[in-house]
Amino acid sequence: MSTLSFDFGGARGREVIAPGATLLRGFALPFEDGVLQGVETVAAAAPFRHMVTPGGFEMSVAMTNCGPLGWVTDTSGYRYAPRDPLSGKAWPDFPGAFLELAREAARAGGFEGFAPDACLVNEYVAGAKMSLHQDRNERDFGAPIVSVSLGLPAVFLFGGEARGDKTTKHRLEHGDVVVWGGPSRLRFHGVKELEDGLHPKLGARRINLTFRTAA
Ligand code: MD6
Ligand code: FE
Repeated sequence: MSTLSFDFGGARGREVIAPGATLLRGFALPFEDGVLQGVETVAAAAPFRHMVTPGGFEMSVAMTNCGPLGWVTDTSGYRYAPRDPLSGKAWPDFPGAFLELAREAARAGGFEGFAPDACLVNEYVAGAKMSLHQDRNERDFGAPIVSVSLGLPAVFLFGGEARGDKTTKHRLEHGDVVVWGGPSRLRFHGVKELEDGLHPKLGARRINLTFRTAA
């Protein structure tokens, strides 16, 4: 845990990392038990899998989803789908703690009335990374994204609206939440290669939840 989040004591640390983008240090910690249990329930019903990009590359991050819609990629493109292509079944429901955490974090980040219909669950092990990208498969960019980090720490890269823009780096730790919208909604961002480590609750993994209003 960084000195900063320790000093602020759980949910109190707040860093505005760009207009419309706020890092809430430790905001998810009061929801920890329900959220970790929820991740297990979701992964039991819709297992983590390595999806393939439209360019044919297998992603290093393993993914699953919960809620009415799930983000998927395959050789035909990126999109939101109501069913898990592996099972043909609907994605698992949002576990109990998820929606309350997402709505409260959005409010704390300045976005009242957040109503997500999708939650992408990402699993990183050592060496996994997320290349710079924009989140632009959602229909309405007026809604923010709420991103919850769990397990091993990671370095989040935050850029501008062009892929080549300079990036800033932000270390995200267990329980940190980034709320992201308004003028920042289409900024490029990514995650550096995860370093080796062992988290007391999640082992050798980082889990990231991103709540979106997709439809
Ligand atoms: C991750 N997050 O942290 C990947 N996207 O594992 C994202 O791609 C992301 O954290 C939009 C807004 C916040 C995010
Ligand atoms: Fe993203």
